Amino acid sequence: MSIRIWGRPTSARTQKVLLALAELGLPFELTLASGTMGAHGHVAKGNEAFGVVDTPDYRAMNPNGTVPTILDDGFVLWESNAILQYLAMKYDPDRFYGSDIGRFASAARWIMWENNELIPPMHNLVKHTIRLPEDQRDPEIAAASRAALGRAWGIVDTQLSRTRHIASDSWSYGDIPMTIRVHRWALLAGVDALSPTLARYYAEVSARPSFDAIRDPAMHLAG
Ligand SMILES: N[C@@H](CCC(=O)N[C@@H](CS)C(=O)NCC(=O)O)C(=O)O
Repeated sequence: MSIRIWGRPTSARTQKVLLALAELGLPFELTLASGTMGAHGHVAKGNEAFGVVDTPDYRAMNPNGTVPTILDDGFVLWESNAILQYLAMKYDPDRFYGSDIGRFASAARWIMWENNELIPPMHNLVKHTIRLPEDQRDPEIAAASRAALGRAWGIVDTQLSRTRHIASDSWSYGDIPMTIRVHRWALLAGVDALSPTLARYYAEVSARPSFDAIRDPAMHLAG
């Protein structure tokens, strides 16, 4: 039986799961779910959300009412980074972390860092430049988010000057969130905004066949 996912293609956390499944070449069934976004955009602009996340059945699986959630062979899991680690350990430890505990931990560090340091400013930037109706956008939040991103990208740049991929020289599941972030940043700020090191990394990760799962700019810049 194929893996079931509840999520939306415009959600970067759902994209982590889509990219991991593309790396693994596993079949899956996606159910569109969201309380904030639908086929035509954000509810703040009067659009209808995909829904599902507020139903009792969904809340029984994921009490947060957020996406993504997966169901694999009777096992339910939410929290996108935990899903990445589950898929890594269950389906391909060699490919996802070289079956090496140090590389596993290094990748874990970077996916947690991405969640804490990269997602909040990038989310706020997208919200206050694209997603919210113009009269609800706050230029100060957008400017503070750009500044925070500048500092965070500096840290990524330093790491990628030391190792070819984010957690080690070899590709690991730690590169999944980073690939999505670099792609989104290149689409938002322009490829020219990437430092030479980030541009080198972007060229490399976007050449992986799995990248097709998250390549579409509409998945990243949807309003
Ligand atoms: N820490 C959770 C956060 C989940 C989360 O906030 N997901 C967002 C999408 S990226 C969401 O559900 N947004 C509201 C919605 O679409 O209904 C995770 O990483 O899975």
